[in-house]
Amino acid sequence: MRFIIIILSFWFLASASVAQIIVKPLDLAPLNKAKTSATLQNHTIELPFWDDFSTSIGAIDTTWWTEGSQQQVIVKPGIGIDPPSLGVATFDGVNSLGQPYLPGPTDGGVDSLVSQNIDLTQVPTNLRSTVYLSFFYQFYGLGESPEEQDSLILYFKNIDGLWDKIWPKQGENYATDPTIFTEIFTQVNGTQYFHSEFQFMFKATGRQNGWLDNWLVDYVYMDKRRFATDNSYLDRAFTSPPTSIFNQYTAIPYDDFVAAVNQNVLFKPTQTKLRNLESDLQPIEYSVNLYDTLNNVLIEQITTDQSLVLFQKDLVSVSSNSLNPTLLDANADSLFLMLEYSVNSGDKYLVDSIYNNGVDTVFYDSLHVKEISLRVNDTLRSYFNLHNYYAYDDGTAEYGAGINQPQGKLAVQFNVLEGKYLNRIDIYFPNVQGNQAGVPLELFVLNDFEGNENSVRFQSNIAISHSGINEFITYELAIPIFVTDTFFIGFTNLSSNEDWLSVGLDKNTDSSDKIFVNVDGRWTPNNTVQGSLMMRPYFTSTAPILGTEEENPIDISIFPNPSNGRLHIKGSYTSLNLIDVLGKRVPYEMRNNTELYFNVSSPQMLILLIKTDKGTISKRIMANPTNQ
Ligand SMILES: [Ca+2]
Ligand SMILES: [Ca+2]
Ligand SMILES: [Ca+2]
Repeated sequence: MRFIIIILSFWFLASASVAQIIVKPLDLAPLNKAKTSATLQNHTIELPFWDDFSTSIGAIDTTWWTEGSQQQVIVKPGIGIDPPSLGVATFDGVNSLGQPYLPGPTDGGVDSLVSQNIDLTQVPTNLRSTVYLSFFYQFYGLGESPEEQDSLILYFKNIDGLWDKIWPKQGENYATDPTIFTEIFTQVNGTQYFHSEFQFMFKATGRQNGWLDNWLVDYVYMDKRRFATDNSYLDRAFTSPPTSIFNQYTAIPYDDFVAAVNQNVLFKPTQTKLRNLESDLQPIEYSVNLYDTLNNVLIEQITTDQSLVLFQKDLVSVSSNSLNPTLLDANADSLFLMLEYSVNSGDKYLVDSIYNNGVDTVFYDSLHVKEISLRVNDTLRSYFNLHNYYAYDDGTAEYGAGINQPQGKLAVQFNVLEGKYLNRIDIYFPNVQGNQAGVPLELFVLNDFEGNENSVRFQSNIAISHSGINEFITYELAIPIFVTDTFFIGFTNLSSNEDWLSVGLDKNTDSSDKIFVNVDGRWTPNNTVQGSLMMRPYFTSTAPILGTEEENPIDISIFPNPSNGRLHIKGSYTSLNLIDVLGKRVPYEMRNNTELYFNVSSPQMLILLIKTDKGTISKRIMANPTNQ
């Protein structure tokens, strides 16, 4: 099998920085700062200011926003409900690395989004009454709701360097419908703002120890020659992540694709949404293409030049048929696919129409402001793969879900078409409510919920670690286990208090019927959480070097199992080795060559490696502490 770098299922809009988007949160680590300092330096820009966040999924774009903002606010793709365009700046109580601002549940200042210096002395005096800043905001969307005392405030920096509160004005309430993006217009009014280091800032207050109290901001535009109701933008934009090409999953193992009796059932039609931000109708055409990213070839033109008329301020669903599985390479061992929605919108650059007399051949460009093309949100790309893991989630968490009871358990069901070796479990543990790093849990793989000795295939005690927003942590199994048909991956909360143990919850997909909970000794189907838990099983095509007892003809029996510290070994062997699931040796003592004594401090899975003249076999032992 070829070695292939694993690409997570994720998606974003096309842009010049496409190749860097996948690992954005890690790029922000202080250690990497020196490398990127050239692009992170704060600088002065001129009007117009325009950011729709569609090309900066993950990290805020420092063309427009300060370096400090990039370390606080992140751009989330799927958290806004019908945003003006894809990607919204998301305010919460963690920084852009996912670390809570403070350890305890206090309320106060959290994320800030601060513009670069804007030189407003460049605005001619006769146009200074025409400078407006507009933006859209949404009250939490698919995230977590702010409470009455929480706020999102817009400030302007005056010539004395002081921040003046501009919005909300005294007595003005927030629009609190979480499904609506409300547009706000603010005039930059007064000589105190027309200085060379003008800045504006969005600042949130809320719970300071987690992913809570979300405010979403989008489509920030500031320019001269505007007016208080200047809300028609010559812009068409995709607004939401496309749905998966797969039925039920966002990634499936390649051998299950090959094994499917009817490959068509693995795939389904995809859809996304397209918005017309103009107060006029606009005919458009859209196309959907499927590419093989490894070999860089077009596999299928799924939809070509589909015509559509977008009415004024319209938001429409656009969709595409399922891909054709017979066009996929059946002799590959993996397929890395890119689905691309593109719209021929007629969009151009953000031009100053008065200066150019309606001629759009001259577009705004200067030393400090890059070209502002309203085409950047006209292409939507999503990545899917048929490789070595199953995923229900889309790779981005909108929120978290978990259990807050010591010894409470959570499991996610998977079904494989072909038997295969499970060798790794990836889980994303966000700091939804406080820092979760170090919280103990027991990771397990179950065959079923019967609770007998055949039910548990693997268990291991671990501590949570966290490396960044939407960064999965990988847990490798020391010895891969063979799974067939249905199995479950999950964990037991081993903390001793009532703290929540949270897993990333993707609300853009829904596999809630695959989630099971156990808080009182009985497993029950989840009926409270909607979405997909960010837990993924990985497989290897390579059998463990050791034989497994199911397949090996060597006649040795070990009992009792589970064991409380003593094992009888019946059959002839040349040597023994006892290890835990991480491969560490466990001390033991032999008596009469047939009785093995060991001592463990907590219940755990051990593996006994038995060397014989016919080969080596492994036996899994459920080991309990010795009764004193
Ligand atoms: Ca956007
Ligand atoms: Ca556009
Ligand atoms: Ca998501």
